[in-house]
Amino acid sequence: MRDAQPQAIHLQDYRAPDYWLDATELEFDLHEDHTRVDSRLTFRRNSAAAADAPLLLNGQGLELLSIHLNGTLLDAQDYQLDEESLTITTVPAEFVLEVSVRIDPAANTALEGLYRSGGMYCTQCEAEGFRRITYYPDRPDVMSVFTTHINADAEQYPVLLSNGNKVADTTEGGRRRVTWHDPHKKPAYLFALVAGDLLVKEDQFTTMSGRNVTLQIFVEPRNIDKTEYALDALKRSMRWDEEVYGREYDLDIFMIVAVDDFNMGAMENKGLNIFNSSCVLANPATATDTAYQRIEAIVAHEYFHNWSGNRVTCRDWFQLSLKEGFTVFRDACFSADMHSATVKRIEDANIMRTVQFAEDSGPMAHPVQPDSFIEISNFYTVTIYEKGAEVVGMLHKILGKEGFRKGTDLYFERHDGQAVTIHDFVQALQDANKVDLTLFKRWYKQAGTPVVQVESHYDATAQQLHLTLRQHCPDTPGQSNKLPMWIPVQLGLIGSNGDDLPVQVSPANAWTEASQVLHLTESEQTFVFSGLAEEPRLSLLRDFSAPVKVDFEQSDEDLLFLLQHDSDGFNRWDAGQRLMLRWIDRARAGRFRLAAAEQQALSALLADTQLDPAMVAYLLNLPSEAYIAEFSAVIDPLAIHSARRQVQQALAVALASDFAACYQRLHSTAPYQPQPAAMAARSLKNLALSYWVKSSAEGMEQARRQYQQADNMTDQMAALVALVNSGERVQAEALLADFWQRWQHDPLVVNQWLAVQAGSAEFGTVEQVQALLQHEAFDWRNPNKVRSVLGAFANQSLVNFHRADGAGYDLLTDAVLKLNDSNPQIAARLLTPLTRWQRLVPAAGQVMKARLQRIKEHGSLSKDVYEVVSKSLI
Ligand code: 0A1
Ligand code: ZN
Repeated sequence: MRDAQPQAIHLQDYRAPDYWLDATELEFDLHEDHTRVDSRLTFRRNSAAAADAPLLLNGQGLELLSIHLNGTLLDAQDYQLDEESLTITTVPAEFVLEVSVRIDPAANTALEGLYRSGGMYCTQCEAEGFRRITYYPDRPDVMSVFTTHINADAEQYPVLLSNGNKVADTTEGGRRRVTWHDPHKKPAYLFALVAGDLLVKEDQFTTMSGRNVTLQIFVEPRNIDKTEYALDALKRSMRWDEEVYGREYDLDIFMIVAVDDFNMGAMENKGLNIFNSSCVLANPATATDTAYQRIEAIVAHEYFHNWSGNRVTCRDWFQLSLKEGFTVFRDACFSADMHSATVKRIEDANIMRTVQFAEDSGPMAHPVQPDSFIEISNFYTVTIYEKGAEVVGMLHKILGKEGFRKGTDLYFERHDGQAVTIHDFVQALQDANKVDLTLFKRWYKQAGTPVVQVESHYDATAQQLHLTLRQHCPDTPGQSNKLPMWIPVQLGLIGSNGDDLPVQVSPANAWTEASQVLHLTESEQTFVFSGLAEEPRLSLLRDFSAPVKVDFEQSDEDLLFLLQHDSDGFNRWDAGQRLMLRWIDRARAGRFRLAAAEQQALSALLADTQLDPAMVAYLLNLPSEAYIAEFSAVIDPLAIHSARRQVQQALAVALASDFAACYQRLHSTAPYQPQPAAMAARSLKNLALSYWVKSSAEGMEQARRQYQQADNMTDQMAALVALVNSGERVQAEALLADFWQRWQHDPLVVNQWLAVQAGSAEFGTVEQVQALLQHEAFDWRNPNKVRSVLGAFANQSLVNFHRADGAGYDLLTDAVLKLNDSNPQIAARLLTPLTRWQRLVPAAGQVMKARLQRIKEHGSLSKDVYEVVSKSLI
């Protein structure tokens, strides 16, 4: 909290540190009412620094006890202390600094630095949490070797963990002292410490060079039956990184700890990953298939960071996407290999189109490499992560699989042990492949979603198709008149029999045969395709080959044809979604009718047993309200909701027997397995059920039966959601009450129960959400609970959140102000839906804006909330 206005930090002001740090030795003394931290830091002046350069250390919320420089106690005139830093005016070229501080982890509700979660201690140091532990050069380009001693009550905290290898363990007078040594140099953001009464599940992994690694997952005792899947996912990730990237693990032990109170999903601390328990714990009875897949992806993500993030780290936080974009790309490829590549692509495009495109068109829009920020925690965004991954994916398409691997090999070899920039990454890919990627780098610097306009003309006499592509990128805060980007447009030409036609294009150098990619690099280009005896249908931006919007008029017939025949699964889905958006538009105008050909096509898809059921489930799924909103010039949540409902109901009725048959074909009584084929079958079965309940009492009855009989949470939850959204209020209420009775003892399941209600149009009204906030299951200190109720409400229950009298906005505003004091990171994230006020119909937009104003005028805003709210009001 602050009085002066927070200042922005700029990439262009980056300067190397004046002092390097060779060794960090930490002694933690954990007590119930405080923790003492003694540090011993071995510094060396940077040869580029001035001889009289002072030493600047970051520190926040610390009680300073003493400072010794080369063994001599410093007194107050030797240093300057303020709210955020400690500056030591005169230091020699080489010296040892010893600092003692006292902190209060039990009072730390921001969950940054060292804090208590339940009965345990844990840390979160990325991005700038270490400065809440001790005074330190808390920047990622300062890397050192860490030795950590932890002292605690031996009985209460039998498990004491930190990074690296355990090198000593003694107990004296009821206090235990454990020492960990991490031989790999690392920045402070990768430091971790855990103390608790935990159980461990253990396994072994033999690396490609034959070394044995011990794998351990630590959990609170009640969760020990939920560790198997994460352990299995970890082993598969380790093997995959060896096979696909040639990367081997580099310590003798790899640990994961599950904690209940955590701001994000998980954290890649060296050798000691800390996970939000919702992203690691699963068993069939309590976790859905979606949760299993999320766990698999996040375990892989954190593991992959060991190379893309830890061995090679970021020079400064403007380079955040260097590790995050690349690692998300890596985990996406892993998930694609484990399940279906097409389905994974559909899921990722869905996130880009609903969440990232919305960010790109809002007040917080920023490039993948931002050039300024006030609070770095606000920049853990879909742009840095998901768009960053898309940018890496485009490089993969441009260079091809082998070229990309040559590039990453060079990157890891060249920069191992260093803190580097996004430029260094691209340079390594460029050097390994001898291509010029200068133009491509604009993707990192320019914010906004490019729009590609398409015009095609077929010349029957010449048997040629002329394709003109134009690109432009809308202005974003602080950026206008953007330059053309290098956009890889993967495409296919489809003949009337549904087969792909060979592509002969001029200019020939604009086409890469291996990846079927056309390179659009200028603001307008015309390409000529020859040898076409018939007019082909165009399948553009296959595999979502670039994070752009495509503006191309295609007839309903063409879209239906693509939905049925495109050899690219992603574009089958995309064509279906475009068609469905048109239906929803027509429903808004009161003139929607499902054509016979459309009904037949959907019916055939549901019956096609050759197709991957997970993909069919996506093909039949209507775009979400958020997706529809993103494709609307002006967002009217009520109109979107009712039009979508109409179309949904029409499909449910028109295809009633198809959904029933599909359900019956796929419903299985075999015991639950978290395996890809079984998950795919369940996803289609439950999609069919969600429609079936809307058309018949039989469907409702089947949903009730499935809820009662399910041996797994996927089926139980799907049945509950189907009933909650069926409009049969009394039955839904009865099941919600039953669910609470069954599961009140399990917080992760209760979170799902909260989210189902808060995110639904029926049960997520302002009054009901207020009641959930009062429920014994709710806890303001737990970010998962806050997300389950307030996040679900504001992001999914759009009709209620956007209630005309502004009561939904008031609810969120009050919550943001409350959390501003206790957990600023969560407060700022929760605020996002209000920041989109300019896209809403004006009546709603103005009310939202007034709420933002109210927040801005609040006395003491955290940097986090201040940045989001002030940028949203410009
Ligand atoms: N690096 C982690 C994400 C993360 C970022 C910040 C956190 O606390 C503020 C926690 C986790 C990842 O990408 O998984
Ligand atoms: Zn990450």
